Amino acid sequence: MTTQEFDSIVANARDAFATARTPAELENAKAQYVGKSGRITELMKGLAALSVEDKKTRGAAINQAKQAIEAALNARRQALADAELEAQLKAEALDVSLPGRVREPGGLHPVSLTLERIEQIFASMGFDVADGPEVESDWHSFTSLNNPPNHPARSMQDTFYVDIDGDDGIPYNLRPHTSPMQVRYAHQHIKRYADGVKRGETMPEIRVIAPGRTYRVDSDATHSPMFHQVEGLWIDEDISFADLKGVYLNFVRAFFETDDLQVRFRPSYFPFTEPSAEIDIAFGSGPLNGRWLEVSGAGQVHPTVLRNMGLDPDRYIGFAFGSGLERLTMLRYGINDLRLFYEGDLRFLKQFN
Ligand code: 2NM
Repeated sequence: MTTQEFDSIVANARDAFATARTPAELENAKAQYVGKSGRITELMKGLAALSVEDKKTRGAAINQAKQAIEAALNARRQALADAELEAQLKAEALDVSLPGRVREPGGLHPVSLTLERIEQIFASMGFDVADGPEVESDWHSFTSLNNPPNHPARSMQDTFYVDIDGDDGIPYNLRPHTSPMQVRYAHQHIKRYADGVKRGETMPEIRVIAPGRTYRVDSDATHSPMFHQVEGLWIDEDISFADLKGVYLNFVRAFFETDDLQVRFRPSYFPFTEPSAEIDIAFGSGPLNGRWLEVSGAGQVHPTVLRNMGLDPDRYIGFAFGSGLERLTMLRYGINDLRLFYEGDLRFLKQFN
């Protein structure tokens, strides 16, 4: 065999390898040259019949060709592997320019913001915060609060009732105010200090607010069947309406972040307080500067209610108030429609966070 013939075998092998499009095709092409019965392998087998001298020269030539073919084979294997990896990377490509799926931070509802704000302000004045059931017994919602059996608040038109009777045979209700919690808190307070009182210690005063959800059968542009109240209660042995007025003035000034604000008490009626008052506020230095806005009801806790709380009305005097959180929130932020609070529209809600 001539050198040219060896060269042409190598050249053919290179062509065959270059034509192979896949690793499988390449391995097929390889078999024709360096496989078990490939061209080079056959030539090797032919060596056996040659003389020692010819074996040497011919063997060297075959080896040279074989090495050249294997080098070409390896180069092509590498090229195909690279191409395959390239294609795989392309197919599995991540578009890192896509915006990630962020978990956006949540925010508090404006009424919740008001609630937290009120809790802070009253805590700074030594008030505890009481929380309790929204499904109440008739006694806690009405009887204990001196709400007579024929009072309209007890009618089905005003209060939501649940299909479960209490021990007294009267159905449970969705509390129409947070006052039942004041009664519950007074009972807890008395229990907490009972041992001390037995030893002759004086029971500390009660200073508490009860904020939370309340329910009434009422639904229009300015009423929602579910709304929020905060009620405050201060019971001690020697306090007066002036203390209530001072606390409330301090509260509204802190809440609305201005000292340029007046409060006014107007006579009113509630079954659980006597005397009772409506509290109005006016922004501006005198009544002429601002319109009076009704923000709260208040009063001296009725002796019957004190007794139902477990307290002696001849010893203790209490003052209480109740405000709507929605109303306070609307005044603070200048919101003009109550329904915005309950629609869950993010365009509205996001403005407060
Ligand atoms: C109001 C108005 C006036 C009030 C009374 C009591 C309790 F439990 F001590 F008797 N808590 N809250 C009260 C008094 C609530 O809301 C308009």
